[in-house]
Amino acid sequence: MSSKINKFILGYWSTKGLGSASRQMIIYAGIPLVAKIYKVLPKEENGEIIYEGSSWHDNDKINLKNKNSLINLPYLQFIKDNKEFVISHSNTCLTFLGKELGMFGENMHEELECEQLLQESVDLRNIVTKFAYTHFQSEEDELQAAKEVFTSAFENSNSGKLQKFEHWLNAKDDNLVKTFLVGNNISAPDFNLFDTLDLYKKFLFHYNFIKDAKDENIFELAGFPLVSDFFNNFIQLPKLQKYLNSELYKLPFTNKGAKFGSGKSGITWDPVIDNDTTPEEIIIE
Ligand SMILES: N[C@@H](CCC(=O)N[C@@H](CS)C(=O)NCC(=O)O)C(=O)O
Repeated sequence: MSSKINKFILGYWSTKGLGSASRQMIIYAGIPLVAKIYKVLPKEENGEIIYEGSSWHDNDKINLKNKNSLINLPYLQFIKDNKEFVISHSNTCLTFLGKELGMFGENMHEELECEQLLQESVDLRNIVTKFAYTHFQSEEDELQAAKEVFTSAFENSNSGKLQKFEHWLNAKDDNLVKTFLVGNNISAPDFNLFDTLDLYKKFLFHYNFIKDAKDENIFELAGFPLVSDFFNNFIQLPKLQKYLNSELYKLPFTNKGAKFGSGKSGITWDPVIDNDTTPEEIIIE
């Protein structure tokens, strides 16, 4: 399906976070992307470093709020049929992009599959994100919480989250390629699942939950061979390489206030060593 939109502006922090899957979809579709980047900055308050987001809140947000009072990060701005649209909420952006770019199933049945899988991938992401932004009293508490994340996501019973995707892929019609979650074509939930799995990969390696794993077999060793195939196929898709080779893929998963996944040199952002050099706009034609 060819879109009548010739450029997308996608605003988000200088992280992957909730903006990443949308960025990927636009690049994958070959439509020019202006990725507007906002940075949180360190500020000392009562002897502690906190991170403030005035680069967004006191700037573009004020103007965009006049156009859409629900505005938050991420937001998507574009012109279609001579009319300007500013939409917000990560799931709305993903669903809209999916429908606009022909990546949201081919009929009502597949569309409903896309909706459910998108929500499921959000649930999976939320488990690790909540952990990432929690500051623990001790290393022991952190490890205990990490183990709980591992159990919620990777438990190989009907309560584990990842087994849902494993079973979903397993239940697919034998005539359908299992590279994608829905039908034979790429769709919005594929991007969100890929991005979430990429974050889990970092989590598994950091806490050494899967011994002797390599990049390409970590999900298989965790007991999810079809999820592993999905991930390994997805990362090799030719049209994804432009994203993977861009500055956007190098951004940290979480924002600077997060304990896990925010760092440049380590796992946590270090205001002394790390320096956020991300430009205000990353343009991918
Ligand atoms: N449910 C919303 C959550 C949005 C949200 O919490 N955004 C965070 C970044 S992940 C933020 O700092 N937004 C800036 C704002 O609310 O203005 C979504 O999915 O878009």
